[in-house]
Amino acid sequence: MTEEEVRFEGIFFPKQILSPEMLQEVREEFTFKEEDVLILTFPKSGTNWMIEIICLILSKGDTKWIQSVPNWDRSPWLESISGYENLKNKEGPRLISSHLPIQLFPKAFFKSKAKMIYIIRNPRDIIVSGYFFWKSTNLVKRPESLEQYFEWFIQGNVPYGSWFDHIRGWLPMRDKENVLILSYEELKRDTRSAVEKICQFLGKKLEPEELSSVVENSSFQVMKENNMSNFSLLKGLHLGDTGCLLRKGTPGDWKNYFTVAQAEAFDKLFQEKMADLPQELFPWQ
Ligand code: PPS
Repeated sequence: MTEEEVRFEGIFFPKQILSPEMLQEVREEFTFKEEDVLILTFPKSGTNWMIEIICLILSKGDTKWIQSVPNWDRSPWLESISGYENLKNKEGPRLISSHLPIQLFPKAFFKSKAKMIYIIRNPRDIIVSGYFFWKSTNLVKRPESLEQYFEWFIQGNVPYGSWFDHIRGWLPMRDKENVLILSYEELKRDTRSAVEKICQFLGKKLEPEELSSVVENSSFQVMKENNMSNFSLLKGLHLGDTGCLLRKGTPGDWKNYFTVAQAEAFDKLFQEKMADLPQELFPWQ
């Protein structure tokens, strides 16, 4: 462990924004309201895209909220000291973001009717996205090369632990009425249909022009230019000059970075770890 990490139950987390004591408290004591909506992901799976979409749905396509309040205040992070305090004191229905693996998630969720959207993304793209992001932050030990980060990732030695364990932990929740699993790839392929699916899940009815505004204003380009959504407010605090949240937004970008040997090694590992799960859950294959 380096001084830039916090370790809790074998998993390491970004420093500065949380502590093992609060992770323990979050799991044991945090409670939900039936109207809460949760966005759950392994890091770099499209969390902030989903935050934007849901904020726009809740605003019926009106952009005032997304243009005036930073995304971490619209949908606070459960496992950050400031987000946790914010959530505990918030009245009314809450939008909540989290990257926690299932075994560390608040126990109260499993008896609650709060709705959860879990986003899954091609782990190869998560590796590339994570490499560029984490190497530009001061929250974790910075990877020196993609090769090094690839090794850390397949060992599960990256923030929030093993992607394989995260997915295997949460996927069994997919049959629950209050859980919706969506892939980054299907969101990208047909955003409008995916937004309709989300509206249906949340019980929100939008007019066609409101729906169009959700799709348009949560697009990569619009989000990249919105300082309330693109993490530019974190520059100098947690992000270096080269760091950005909206880097490329393209499925399959891993092909521009993986060597043939890495691609083969990853295919083999994926087979070993995930072959017993329904393969339609992984629409990038
Ligand atoms: S974080 O830091 O873990 O919360 O990051 P997260 O938001 O989960 O994931 C960041 C990646 O999501 C991409 N992104 C988008 N793609 C397409 N359209 C939109 N609107 C969008 N918003 C965010 C973002 O670009 C990161 O992926 P990469 O591959 O690095 O570009």
